[in-house]
Amino acid sequence: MMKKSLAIVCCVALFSAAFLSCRGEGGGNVQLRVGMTLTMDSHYGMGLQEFARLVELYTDGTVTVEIFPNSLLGNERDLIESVSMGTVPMALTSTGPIPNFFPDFAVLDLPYLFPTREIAYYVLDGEVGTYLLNQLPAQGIVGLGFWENGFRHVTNRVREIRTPADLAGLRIRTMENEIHMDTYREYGASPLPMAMGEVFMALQQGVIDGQENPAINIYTSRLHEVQGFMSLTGNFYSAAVLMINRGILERMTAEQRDGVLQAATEAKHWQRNFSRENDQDAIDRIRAAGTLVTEVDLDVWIAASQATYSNFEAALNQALVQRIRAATQ
Ligand code: EAX
Repeated sequence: MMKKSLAIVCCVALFSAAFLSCRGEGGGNVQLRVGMTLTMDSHYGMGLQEFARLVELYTDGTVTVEIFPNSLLGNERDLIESVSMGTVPMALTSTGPIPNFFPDFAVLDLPYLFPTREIAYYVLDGEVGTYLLNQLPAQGIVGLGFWENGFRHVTNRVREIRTPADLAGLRIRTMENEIHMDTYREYGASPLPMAMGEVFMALQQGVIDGQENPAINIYTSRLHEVQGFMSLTGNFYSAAVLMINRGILERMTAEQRDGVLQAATEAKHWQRNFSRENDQDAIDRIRAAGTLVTEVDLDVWIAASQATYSNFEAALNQALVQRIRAATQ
């Protein structure tokens, strides 16, 4: 009995493998759903719309992309797992939660690691970024490149923050990232990890006092409406990874695959430009809407962030830290 059902399962598996590869070889249409946590008018949303346009163009309409914003397909941790399993074909997530699955990625979220976004692009598009993306296929994910989330700034509803000491006792939402949490703990705050989709309500209800995110996310997710204070701390340069399920990519025809890869590379540059060009505008809009925006003395913040480097010395891939450091000097 066991043998018989095993044989049936095998036949079904063989049949679907053959069917899928035939479909790929034959150039059948492919629909790619892509999940993210931000809004359609965010830098992720705008970049993904450009990606969708290019994919359709380069594959003669045989591959289409459908964007699901606002955590509709899950939060970032869920999305990474779903792309790995293939239940969600694609996602665009920050690198924040990735170390929970691929520990080497942790280096990217060290505080004040990248002095400029140009240096970040150089490192992420170079051998460090390639080394990291090459880890994903073992878990069924292909990374189509590093997009931009941006420099993260802290907001809160209680008081103006000029130095890390001003954060004492404040409950600050961070991403589910040990390094971010440690950095805020070292500043004297109480970090609380939480998925992006829950942040607005948690701020509104006072479950947390503050959060930190790039200005475009704060503005497009309307977090400033419930936050009286924003400080331009820029603690972390947050990168994002556009990911696709490996099996889905492999089952496409070579032409479709090339079209998707080409579209991803071009849309990456488009998205980074959009993010860079609209960052200041988002800060201006937040200020105009009534939130007090404070410039801070970055040297004080950089000094207060050094403890996190020591705390994670043993846990981090130091060879990668050194390679990034060499590129930034
Ligand atoms: O990836 O969770 C966050 O704060 C991220 O910046 C956001 O989801 C975009």
